[in-house]
Amino acid sequence: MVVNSFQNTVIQKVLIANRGEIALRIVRACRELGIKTLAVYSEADAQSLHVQLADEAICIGGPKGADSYLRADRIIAAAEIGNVDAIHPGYGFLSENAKFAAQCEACNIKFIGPKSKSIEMMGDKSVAKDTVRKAKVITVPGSDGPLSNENEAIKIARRIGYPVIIKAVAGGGGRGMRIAHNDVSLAKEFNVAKNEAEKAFGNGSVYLEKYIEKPRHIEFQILADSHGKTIHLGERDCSVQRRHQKLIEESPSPFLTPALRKEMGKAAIRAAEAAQYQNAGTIEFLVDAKGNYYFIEMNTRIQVEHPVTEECTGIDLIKQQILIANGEKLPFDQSDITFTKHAIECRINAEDPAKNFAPSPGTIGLYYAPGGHGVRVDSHAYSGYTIPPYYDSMIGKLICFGSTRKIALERSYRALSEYLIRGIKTTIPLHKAIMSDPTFMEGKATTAYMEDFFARTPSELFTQENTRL
Ligand code: MV4
Repeated sequence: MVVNSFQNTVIQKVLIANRGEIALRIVRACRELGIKTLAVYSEADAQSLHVQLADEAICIGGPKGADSYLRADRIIAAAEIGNVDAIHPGYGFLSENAKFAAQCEACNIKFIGPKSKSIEMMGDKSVAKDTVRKAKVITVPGSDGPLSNENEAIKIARRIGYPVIIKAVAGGGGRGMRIAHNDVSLAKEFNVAKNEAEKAFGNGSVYLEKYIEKPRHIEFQILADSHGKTIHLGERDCSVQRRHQKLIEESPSPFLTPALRKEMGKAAIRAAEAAQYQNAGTIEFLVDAKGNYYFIEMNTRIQVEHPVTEECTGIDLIKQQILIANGEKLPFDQSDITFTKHAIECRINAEDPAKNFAPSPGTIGLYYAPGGHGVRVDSHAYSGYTIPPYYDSMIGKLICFGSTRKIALERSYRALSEYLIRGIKTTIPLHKAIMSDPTFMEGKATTAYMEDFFARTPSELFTQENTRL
């Protein structure tokens, strides 16, 4: 029997163009909506849970992403063979590939995400800034568009003041950024950044911004339907990162006041509207110690950390993505959105904290996930599962929530203490150390937090595995 409230559907079958926990998350949302699922998988993922739990599965190629999950041609072929109505791209892989979204549109397959035009616009980080600035959203002072040469960079840097940061227009997520403190280093870093950007993205265009020191990274979740309604679902504080990889995300941010949340939420909606945005998206801001906030970029996909917003607001974001792609109106207004819970997510990576977070793939012996009141685990791991070495090292997310931040923190520590993953190294002991660290507990973490944490914390304190059971 199919139990669902999704009757008048255009979308009856979805291809999931991803792997791991997000593929499983999408299978689960589809099942509750009464939608059939088609998994695609690489040769390394035949034993993966998303393959086993989907209604159908097609192998699309070799283990490497470039031979499977990044092969738009094979995924569209699988979609045709499987006769699906829509493709959910998840995050990473093809999720922010404007060409792939356009190909889906051209093949009459709904891309569960924004229009290709919006992806393209926001994919150029300099165009993105210009676009939102026209909608009166505050951006970081810097160059108007890409830099022509180092002399132009120096002229702008002298005007706005050092330090400055050079970013690739095709970058994002922290890749290819260079910081300069004076004219001499800026001239050098300008050329280094250009070369790096050319190599990494095939696009050497770079732009310049004032460097904001020790900011908080705070992002707003947006939902926009195809009938012109755009709302926000509050923010996620993602300040706890290591080498541009987020480790912990929470909502609400312990730093924002209700007034600042309201103002930034309105700015986030203006930014999304300026991109004619549809579906789920994220507006990223940097916030300095004084509470000045600046738009930096937009992510045109569902994000890893979406569950903290789901647990804080009670709204299923993956279902809303599918309903929006199906042409439906958002079933709520901004005034219906309330933030009744505090939620904290810890990313569980197969990495060895004692070896500078080197990947730790291999076979999981015993796997026991925590549960109980206010605990959610999004993971594709199980006892006997082998983590392949070809993909990113995230094997799960622990999301703990409750009526206050203090409860969410205590619950996170409790759940981490129960979590058993034998046979590989994980970030669980690191998360236990952070959940009991006074600076984090007081809500004072900025993007400088992790570096400071490692400088003052003996490694025994974040490498000790759970020994109970
Ligand atoms: C910045 C910044 C300071 N000033 N931009 C990193 C992720 C990407 N989305 C944007 N990022 C940053 N952009 C300006 N104008 C600081 C970061 C940043 C960061 C920079 C260096 C080392 C660690 C960092 C962690 C989070 C954010």
